[in-house]
Amino acid sequence: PASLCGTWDMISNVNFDGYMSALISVYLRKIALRLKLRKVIEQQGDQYIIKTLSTFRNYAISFKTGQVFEEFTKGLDNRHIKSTVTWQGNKLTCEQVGEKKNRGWAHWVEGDKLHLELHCDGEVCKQV
Ligand code: RET
Repeated sequence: PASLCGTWDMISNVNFDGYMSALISVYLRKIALRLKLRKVIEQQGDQYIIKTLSTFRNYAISFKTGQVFEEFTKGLDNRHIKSTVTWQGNKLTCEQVGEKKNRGWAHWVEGDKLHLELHCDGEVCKQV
């Protein structure tokens, strides 16, 4: 699959509020909804670091594909989950097992754009 590495600035964000409503309070959603997010993705072999950067708060995870890891969603919904990231075709896909049902995301490159689909509890958010 195409490399996801690089610095990516958000150009669209559909139903982020719906996705967040499955996770956090309306107060934090109001702030988060206004942010222009930047993704910085680094890779060495099967080791990845993915940073979500904004003027308000940053969030970073680091993982190896195919290995379950403990994720604490600090500053987001502050939950402890068990996450596993694998390649599914051209999509880097994460399953996040915890209190919330059907939670996860997928990153992929289409043309010169990074796509991210976030899902939780039947809500789907699409970011480019
Ligand atoms: C911010 C600001 C504070 C409130 C919320 C946030 C949401 C972050 C999200 C990050 C997703 C990251 C992924 C990384 C792995 O690839 C921006 C930290 C709710 C949803 C999918």
